[in-house]
Amino acid sequence: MQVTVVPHAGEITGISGKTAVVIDVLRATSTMVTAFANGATAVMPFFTPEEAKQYYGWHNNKLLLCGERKGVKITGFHLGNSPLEYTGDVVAGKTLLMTTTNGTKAIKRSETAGTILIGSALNAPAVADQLLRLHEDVVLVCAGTRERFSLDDFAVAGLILCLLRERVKLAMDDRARAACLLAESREMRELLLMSNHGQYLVELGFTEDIEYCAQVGKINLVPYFDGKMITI
Ligand code: 3SL
Ligand code: MG
Repeated sequence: MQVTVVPHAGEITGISGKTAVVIDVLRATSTMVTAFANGATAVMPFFTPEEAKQYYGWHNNKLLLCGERKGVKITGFHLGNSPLEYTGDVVAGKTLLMTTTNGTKAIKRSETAGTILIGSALNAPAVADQLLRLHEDVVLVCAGTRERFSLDDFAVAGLILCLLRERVKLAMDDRARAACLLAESREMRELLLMSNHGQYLVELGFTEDIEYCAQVGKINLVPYFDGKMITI
């Protein structure tokens, strides 16, 4: 199995027809995985708040407007981007219209891939299982932060690669190898807390979110994106 790592959403090329895993561990994909674990029906990613609001205006039954800019809930939206907000009583049976700075952009920009899975530390073992079942070449798409490399997403790419490498022979380039080395070097919690975006979230008061997002394997499901909707 050949594996490659895309470092950020500005460098998504050459993924047509491949199996992609999009990772925005802080915090969009962790939030999506949590929402599904708590009974959300679907997530629709949007590039901008305006697009999400327009869709909401047309179909607002059982929909929630969700997302952030600069880490903070968008004015007029129901939910921000903290996974801890996405409890069963809030999201069960709901479709979430979501726009975030990097995560939803990376998902939408991956739409030419053949299969698009949503990955995080929370569901990393389930993602690895799914990739082994599919047994195709894999591109791990790190959302990154504002089109720049982000240690947090790269660490989760490495975690998934390490989990795969225990069970199948991988053909890795040096970037994939570096991601594995990073994931093996420290606990996920420590890696997320030391990343630039982790430190920014701590400044905003979201330390608890980071602790939550660092829990490897807490959730056993793998959402996938069909080009319009994310479902499980
Ligand atoms: O960039 C994103 O998509 C967000 O996950 C960033 S934040 O953690 O909500 O600031
Ligand atoms: Mg991020």
